[in-house]
Amino acid sequence: MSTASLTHPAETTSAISAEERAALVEAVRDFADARLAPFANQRDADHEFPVETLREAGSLGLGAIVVREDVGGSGLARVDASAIYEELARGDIAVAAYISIHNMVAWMIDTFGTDEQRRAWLPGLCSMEQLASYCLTEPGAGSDAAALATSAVRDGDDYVLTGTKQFISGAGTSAVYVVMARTGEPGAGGISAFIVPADAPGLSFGPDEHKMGWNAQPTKQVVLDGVRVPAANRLGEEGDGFGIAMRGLNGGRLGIAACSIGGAQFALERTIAYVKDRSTFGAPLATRQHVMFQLADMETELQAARALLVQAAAKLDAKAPDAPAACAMAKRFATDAAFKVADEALQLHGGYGYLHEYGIERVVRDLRVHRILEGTNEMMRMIVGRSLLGA
Ligand code: FAD
Ligand code: 2MC
Repeated sequence: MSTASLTHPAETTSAISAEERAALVEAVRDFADARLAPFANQRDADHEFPVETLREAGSLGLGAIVVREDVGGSGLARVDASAIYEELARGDIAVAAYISIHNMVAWMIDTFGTDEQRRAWLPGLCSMEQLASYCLTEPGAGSDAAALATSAVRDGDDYVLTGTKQFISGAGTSAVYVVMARTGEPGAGGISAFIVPADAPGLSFGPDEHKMGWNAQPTKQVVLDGVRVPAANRLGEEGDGFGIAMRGLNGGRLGIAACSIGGAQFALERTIAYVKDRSTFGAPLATRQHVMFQLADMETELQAARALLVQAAAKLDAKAPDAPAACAMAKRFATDAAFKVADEALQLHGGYGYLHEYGIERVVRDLRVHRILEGTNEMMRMIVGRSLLGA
């Protein structure tokens, strides 16, 4: 039985034919095998953000997977995007996850931007000549995102933005920052979204955070000190910003779920090879029933996660009313399951699993944060629970 996502069960809701889809996924796998996997350990060790490799991904159409084609997007469906992120993450989780974040921002501009905004910002983002960051979290507002304090004050034809964004992926390298800021009353209804270019006067960045994982992409504070942007850079109407941010995250959460499955899939494949090769007490580990049962459970968890992800992606593509809860459910389940699978893969490697060169401990470190970012798994439970209770 193949464990690979070339058999991803999404053909029914894909934007393209089954043959086109198989060819696409295979092309992405080739890219990940050639340009991501061989360098993943070194990039992790060196904290290298591979900008040129991202541009190569952009040239393959991976910078704006679900963005419309008139501005250079690939016009694919969420189910296709999920299969793509999974393949990328089999190569390098941190790079794949950044590509997912970049795509989330591009989708937000495509969906909520005016024609002028789409034409101005999207071609560069689609090719990944320009990289994007998503700026919601603040030092005092993480899970409770609607409590954000960054202000945007209208001044003639401009807005002036002041505040600090925390933990921003890609910060310092990105050319485009979509920033959620307060233009009105406290709470979700007082928030607007703005497109802020990197060269806006008053924009600066904190030092690179020292992290447990996700070392192949930078995470920094974004500091807005009276940053002036034209009113034409506002995305949507005043007060629409929280909804725009949340709708972006619905797709983003699918991306993180897919990256988790891809990373764990890599660890599982490595483990299957390892237990066939490694002998203890006179026989390969693979001959022990305990080990076989463990592998069976790991595979089952990943297939269950993939099925839930495909279901949520299909709901989001179909604009189903329960799509946000389905995305939250898939993100919660897939990130927990994948982390557990990766940890078990490390255990089955014994001491070697703990060594950097085997690549498994990197997967464990990279996957750990997926249970925290793009909404903690507790917030995912809150979203699912509220939808169950109608609260
Ligand atoms: P808090 O909100 O302070 O939560 C702390 C703990 O309390 C968590 O376990 C949480 O689940 C729990 N908790 C909180 N409230 C409740 C409650 N009511 N009931 C039960 N439990 C609760 N943000 C961006 O905007 N853009 C980015 O690009 C970005 N990239 C990131 C990259 C990295 C590497 C990291 C670590 C974070 C990134 N984030 C980004 C921020 C991330 O989304 C937040 O860290 C996350 O949403 C949690 O917010 P917090 O860290 O403030 O935790
Ligand atoms: N999809 C669409 N709309 C949504 C939504 C979603 N997922 N979540 C909320 N909304 C809408 C909601 O329908 C409501 O609209 P309306 O006013 O029209 O009724 C509005 O937004 C306010 O929603 P709530 O009343 O549910 O707002 P609340 O303040 O209770 O927040 C919560 C809810 C916890 C779900 C939200 O704050 C949240 O998602 N927190 C987690 C923050 C997060 O995910 N941060 C990730 C940062 S990015 C990152 O980590 C990266 C790595 C890029």
